[in-house]
Amino acid sequence: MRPIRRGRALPAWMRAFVCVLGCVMAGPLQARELHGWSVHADDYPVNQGMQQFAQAVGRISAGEHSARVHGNAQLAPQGSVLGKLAQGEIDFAEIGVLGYGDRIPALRVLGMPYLFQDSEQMFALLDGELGRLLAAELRKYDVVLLGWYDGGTRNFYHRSKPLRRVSDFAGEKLRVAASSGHMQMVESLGGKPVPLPFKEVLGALEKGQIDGAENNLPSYESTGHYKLAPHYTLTRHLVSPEVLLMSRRTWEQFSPAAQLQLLEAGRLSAIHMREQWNRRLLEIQARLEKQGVKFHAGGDAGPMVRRMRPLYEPLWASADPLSRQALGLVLRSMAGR
Ligand code: GTR
Repeated sequence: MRPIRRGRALPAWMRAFVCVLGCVMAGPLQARELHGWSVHADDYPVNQGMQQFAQAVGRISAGEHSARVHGNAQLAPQGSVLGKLAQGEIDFAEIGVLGYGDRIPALRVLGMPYLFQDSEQMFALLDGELGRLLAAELRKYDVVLLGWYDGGTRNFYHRSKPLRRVSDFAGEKLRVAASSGHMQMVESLGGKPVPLPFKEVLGALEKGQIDGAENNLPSYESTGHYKLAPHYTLTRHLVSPEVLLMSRRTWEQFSPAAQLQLLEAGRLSAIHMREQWNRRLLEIQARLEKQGVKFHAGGDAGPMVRRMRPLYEPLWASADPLSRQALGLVLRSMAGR
């Protein structure tokens, strides 16, 4: 047997080969900048949560990687984000779940109108079993859920009048997120739904293509919609969550120990986001009133809820086991309220 020769360097070509082979087999993330998508501006609570997460990426990788949040949907159009995450073209993103029920049936339950009264009720479920169930489901779509962010309470707003009763909606052109459920919601109220990406709502208001829309107060303010549609009625028809997601492709390039740290960083970023959100809500109504916004109390919700039957019924009848399980958890929590 030939003795092993110690101390003799491998030829350069072989060193390069071993290095490349090692990298391919272990699949580590090459030192680089991770890119995060958000539809909002940099000072919005969502981006503040994401920025905290981005800093944590640097710490977790001991400075090997960095992460950057790109606001205002700069990286890709809103409707393409889930696909781009799945393909690894975007590393992480924060999205509202409302537009995704058509693609991920188990998320449909979270887009149901009049389900939760406030974010506290919603998070009581999402920070527990329901949240875990949906996180497991999302992995099948090649994304990893890192945190439940707050999408707050959504209300309708209009250029010239309050929308309190069902009859107020007749024939009104109202923007909704591009999802069949939300189009049906406006149709059921007698209005004309206009599905549009978030970033196109302002232009549509300016051109008179829509009479109004619906959203939470921080979005209503940050987009400037209040200047063109200053009647904000507290319909409280939706309380919805948002999610911080990482591409599974990016995720799998981190070690199991780093993945645990990323999950914790995502959870903490969601807490930070919710704090920033609640802080913003404290003063927003007074600020908008000074800008001329008229706030109107919502009317009796009963007739509105009854109009939502076409949305609820397919969910009750859903054959998808996960949707049924998710619905069961929500109904059980409602019974306990
Ligand atoms: C915002 C939400 C976005 C998106 C948007 C919309 O409040 O933060 O994720 O859902 O509404 O209506 O498209």
